[in-house]
Amino acid sequence: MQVAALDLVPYRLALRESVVWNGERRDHREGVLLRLTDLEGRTGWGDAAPLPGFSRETLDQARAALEAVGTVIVGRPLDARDVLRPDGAFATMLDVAGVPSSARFALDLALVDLAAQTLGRSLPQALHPDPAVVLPLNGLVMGALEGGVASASRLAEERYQAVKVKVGRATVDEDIEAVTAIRKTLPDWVALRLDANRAWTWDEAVRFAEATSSLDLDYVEEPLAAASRMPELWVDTRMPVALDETLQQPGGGESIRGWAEAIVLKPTLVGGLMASLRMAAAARSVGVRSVLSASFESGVGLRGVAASAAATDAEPAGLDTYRWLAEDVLGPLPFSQPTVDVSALFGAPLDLEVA
Ligand code: OSB
Ligand code: MG
Repeated sequence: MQVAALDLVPYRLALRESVVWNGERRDHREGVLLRLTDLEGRTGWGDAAPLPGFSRETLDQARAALEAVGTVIVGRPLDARDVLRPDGAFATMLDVAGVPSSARFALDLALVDLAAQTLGRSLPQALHPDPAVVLPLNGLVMGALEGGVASASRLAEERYQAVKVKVGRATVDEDIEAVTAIRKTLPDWVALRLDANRAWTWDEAVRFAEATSSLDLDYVEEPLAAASRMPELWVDTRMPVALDETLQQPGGGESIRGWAEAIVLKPTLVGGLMASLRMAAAARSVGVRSVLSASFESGVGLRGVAASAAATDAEPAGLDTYRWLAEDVLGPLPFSQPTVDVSALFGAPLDLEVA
């Protein structure tokens, strides 16, 4: 395969409801679509959408990186099978180029898209010989307190098998009360995941862990402000802990054996699609679960996260951010429901018309 052209298509999408990312309230989501066109006229699509407050790079920096990397990719004959290998020569070359995370995700996704079409495979099949047929999703509840019980039980009625609730925005006692009430209203077949986004001190986290030890929590993402004490928290309390923000730090996904329950992989934030697949394989080898999750990308990026999830464990994936988009670059996608029919979603390559 050979890329003949690289184009960037900026987007700005209204959110249905504003969201606070690290203290700043936003009602829009911005990003840039990456389109790679090969010599045969096939198109591969990617999505670079740095998340303010979480990403290290700005959108301008992501765009500049994609423009710069074009000179490395356009006109170079590529081996489609090598492009699909997370440890392949081409992926390693891009690692060395140091492309910022969101731009790397766009690049990985667009290249995998082209390689898949070149080899006559669907996107998930390009990433795994035997991808999941049905991908479960986790429903997202933005706050334990503000209508948390009602939102969680609505998701259970829709038959979500996993619900993720944000905690850490109220006092620990309020969170304990709210989470206990939520667990009581959920049937036991619903896995309850929590995300504290590093809100708690050591004492707060211990108190939360002790008060909720009988609730059979699936896991709690990033409970501690002092994140390096997560293994110690597990040793002391046995509260199942998942890594998210920590995976953005150099070496953050290493040394997870024995104490981590899961890693939450956001390709936009952890260095792209190939890096996510590598971390998932490493986690699996030490018995740690991998959950693929979104960073409020457009449908193009979400589709890439879905393909990666179908190619990893059959863990419920974090694609419910789709519900927050009031508009998209694509027609409706099946992400506001408890499961995705993978072969239906990826039955045909993207056919995206842009002005
Ligand atoms: O903290 O997990 C987070 C989205 C953007 C930034 C941070 C987070 C999230 C999500 C994604 O929660 C949805 C999910 O994981 O279900
Ligand atoms: Mg998280």
